[in-house]
Amino acid sequence: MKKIAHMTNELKDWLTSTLKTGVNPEKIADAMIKKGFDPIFAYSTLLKLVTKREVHTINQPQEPYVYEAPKVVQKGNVIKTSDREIKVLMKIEKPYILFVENLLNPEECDELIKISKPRLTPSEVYDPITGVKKTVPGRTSSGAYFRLHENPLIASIEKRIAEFINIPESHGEDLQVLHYKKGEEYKSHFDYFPQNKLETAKGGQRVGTILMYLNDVESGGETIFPKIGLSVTPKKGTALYFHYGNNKGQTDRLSLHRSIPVIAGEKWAATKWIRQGEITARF
Ligand code: PD2
Ligand code: ZN
Repeated sequence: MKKIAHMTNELKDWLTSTLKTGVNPEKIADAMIKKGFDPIFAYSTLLKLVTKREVHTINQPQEPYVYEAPKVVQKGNVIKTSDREIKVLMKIEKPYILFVENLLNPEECDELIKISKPRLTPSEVYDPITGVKKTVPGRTSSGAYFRLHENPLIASIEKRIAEFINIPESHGEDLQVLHYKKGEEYKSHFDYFPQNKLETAKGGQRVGTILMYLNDVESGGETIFPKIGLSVTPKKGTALYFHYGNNKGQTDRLSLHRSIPVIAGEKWAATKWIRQGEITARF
């Protein structure tokens, strides 16, 4: 069978962001070869990316991302849930981003931090090539997971998020609290998965992320969207919702983002990743 010896823009983006999170280039090359890439092409492409030399891509074989209004759009500028009003502070259309206040109240932020402290472990990422979770130098925070409805606080936040974004709780992954100490960061990445790593029982592709800020950070710790030049300063109780997956199964490359290093103080945040479909097998 003829080996693959061309690079799409999508694959180039993936390789660049994966390399930045610290995955060993040799492992990436091995995985590319297993997937049918020509070995010399795989190694030389990775070498060029590592040494920042030009990598030629073929014309995009995939269609450009088609923007579809996420369901939250139907809700206006003050989003009413059964227990509060969430105010929209900022909207961006491409990629779709909402910045809101009052998703969490100060007591909920403090309680989330308190219950996370005893169970923090080093944050991991899914290796986009192997699909296995692992720690990488590009993500230096620690985190704590909470099972769906694990306690009344988590359950009420999950209910509120579902009402906010108008997507059922069953599409939400387990909530994760993140802690960044001085110097800690999460380098540029996409929250969605490569197309060949999707599992229906786990809800298929990730289509959106709710990122909740649990404290004010003295300096640094902003969430950056480098492709659109956006920098969001963490503020206790506010949240970002970004939506990057449509009903055609496409994903939006403009949603590339990172958390820059904390310069002074510490950063606490919580994420809820949303899948296209219902999660029927939780892990
Ligand atoms: O903590 C953040 O600001 C951040 C930035 C980018 C978190 C994530 N991504 C994530 O958890 O996916
Ligand atoms: Zn992310």
